[in-house]
Amino acid sequence: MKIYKSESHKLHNPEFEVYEGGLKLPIFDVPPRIDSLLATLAKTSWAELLEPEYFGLDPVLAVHDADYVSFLQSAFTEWETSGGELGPEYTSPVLLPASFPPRRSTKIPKSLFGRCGYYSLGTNAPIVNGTFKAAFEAAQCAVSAAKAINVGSLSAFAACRPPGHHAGIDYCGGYCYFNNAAIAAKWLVKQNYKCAILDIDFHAGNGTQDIFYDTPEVLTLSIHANPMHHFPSFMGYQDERGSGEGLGYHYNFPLPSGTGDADYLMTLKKATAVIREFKPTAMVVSLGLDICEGDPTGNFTISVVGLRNIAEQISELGLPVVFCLEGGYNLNTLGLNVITFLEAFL
Ligand code: OKP
Ligand code: ZN
Repeated sequence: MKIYKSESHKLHNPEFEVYEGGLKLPIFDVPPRIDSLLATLAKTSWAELLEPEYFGLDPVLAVHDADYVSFLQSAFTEWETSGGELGPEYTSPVLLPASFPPRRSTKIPKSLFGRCGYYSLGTNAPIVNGTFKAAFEAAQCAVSAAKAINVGSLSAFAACRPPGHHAGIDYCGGYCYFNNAAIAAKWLVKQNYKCAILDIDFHAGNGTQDIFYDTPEVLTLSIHANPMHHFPSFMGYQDERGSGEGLGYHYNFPLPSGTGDADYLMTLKKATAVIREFKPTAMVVSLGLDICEGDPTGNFTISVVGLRNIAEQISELGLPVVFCLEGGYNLNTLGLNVITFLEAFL
């Protein structure tokens, strides 16, 4: 299986994120996630580790607003040179907003922090000098995997870091900046595939939901922890089914804390039935391994056997699949879990 990866993910390494109560805590999305994953993959006989091809910004701009993309590109440099509105003594190693747009706001502020809040869904997506480059390369990995499908591979894996599924058309959030899975799906649609995105990360794929909410072009489904109790809190509820022409083309499957193999697999069966009915010709899977037992950000109890069954159910759809890595933060098990999943899929 072709595995696309880039060294550039290391350039994105924010010291902290900000949690409720203003707590600055170490971010879970750290470079060793990918380093250990690739080291583990390199020991298998079937993983072919490859650099991404260069597609430039076009596939990114097919999903994200140009003003958001250029904000991400220049924001950190602006922050370093201006020190924000308070002056150079108020610097921080990361750029994070402190105010967010209220519901009926329409203005895009000129100030750096005004824009930063406007383009963020929360304080869990700090921007550093290398964020844009890392996110750009992660997106190139996703499109490279999509292209591998397009030229005949039955599946390909993009080792994306930062992840993507919380990023919307014009916002970052929850460790995500560019929506890698959406970018891959849009690119496939452009090559005349009929595409579905299945998101199995522990956290609701709000960005993917948002991006395709009003279009039937891409069927989107997300199985995740109930947002009533978990990040991203404001989206991912069962009654959110799409709008306008997109009505009926989005599905959320919120599950309770502690969900284990049996309940998860029953829910996945419902999701795969919906996918079959849509009759796609390709699929993108937002592969979050934070559903597995022992993840520090999640509380599902999916076992190794359960993970294999999940992969088999997806495999039985018989579709070409692009896998985009999303979450999975237990450094001791991430590599093995990815291998377990991909071997069962193959
Ligand atoms: C990214 B992905 C809020 C903590 C928020 C952010 C989680 C981002 C997960 N108290 N933490 O979906 O794996
Ligand atoms: Zn997650």
